[in-house]
Amino acid sequence: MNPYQLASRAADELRYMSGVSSYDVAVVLGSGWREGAEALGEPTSEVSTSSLTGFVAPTVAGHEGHILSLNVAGRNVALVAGRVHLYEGNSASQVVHPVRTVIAAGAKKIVLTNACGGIDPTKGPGTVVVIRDHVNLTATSPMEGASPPEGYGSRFVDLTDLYSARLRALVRDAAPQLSDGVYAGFRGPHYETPAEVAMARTMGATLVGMSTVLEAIAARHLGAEVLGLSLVSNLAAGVSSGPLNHLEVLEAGQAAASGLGALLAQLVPLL
Ligand code: 8IG
Repeated sequence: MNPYQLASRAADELRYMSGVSSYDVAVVLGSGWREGAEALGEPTSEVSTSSLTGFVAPTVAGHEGHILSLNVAGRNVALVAGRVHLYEGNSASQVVHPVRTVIAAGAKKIVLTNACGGIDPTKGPGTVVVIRDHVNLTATSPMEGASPPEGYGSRFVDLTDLYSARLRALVRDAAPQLSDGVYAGFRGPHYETPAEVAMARTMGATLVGMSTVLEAIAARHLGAEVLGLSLVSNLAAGVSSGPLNHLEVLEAGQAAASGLGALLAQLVPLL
């Protein structure tokens, strides 16, 4: 089966198991965002991704993958918890399969959230940044491989308006305190060297992370509008004085969680 058939089958399973005939919006929850997402309301169903075709299990201990369904202000919303990454040993196709699935299940608007490192010292831990554009440093693409089947767009996807200007304008009106930034997507899972952070800064990036870029490309290819929201969890290597500590990074996410939930609850009804 090609990746599109795989996503279409998973979408049928998701619709059947959730009882939601079609989604409007999907939110992929990055670390830190998952806890806050409770602010969106009580899910009407929870489907384990282990019961859906083509999904690989997250390798993060205690974090099974789930897709939660909710109705928020009349919109059918899918919350994807348990994102998978290249650094877990997954292919680009596996990384984007959840996004292809929720789009095949109807979602035309995709919110990609993440926790990341910040390059701008004035935007430290706890800052939320709207992704304006990205630099894909993963050296791969979800479009690699066989040409998409009949009925799908060309693999030579135009990424001029990858992070939807329309959705960014909506966010700017609703939450004018948020700044925007350029996300450099690395493979990880090691953090960058200070020289790599300097390279990313020279390339125009203001954020560094290990997710989001492949999902954004796959979503755009399928015609969805993409909104990217980053939580700065730490200043990138060499920007701050000390070394990076994974526990501190996680704690910064926890501390910001309630604010992230409130932000999602404010934005989702506008999409
Ligand atoms: I949280 O400093 C988090 N994720 N690449 N660099 C990269 N990913 C991250 C970082 C960081 N912090």
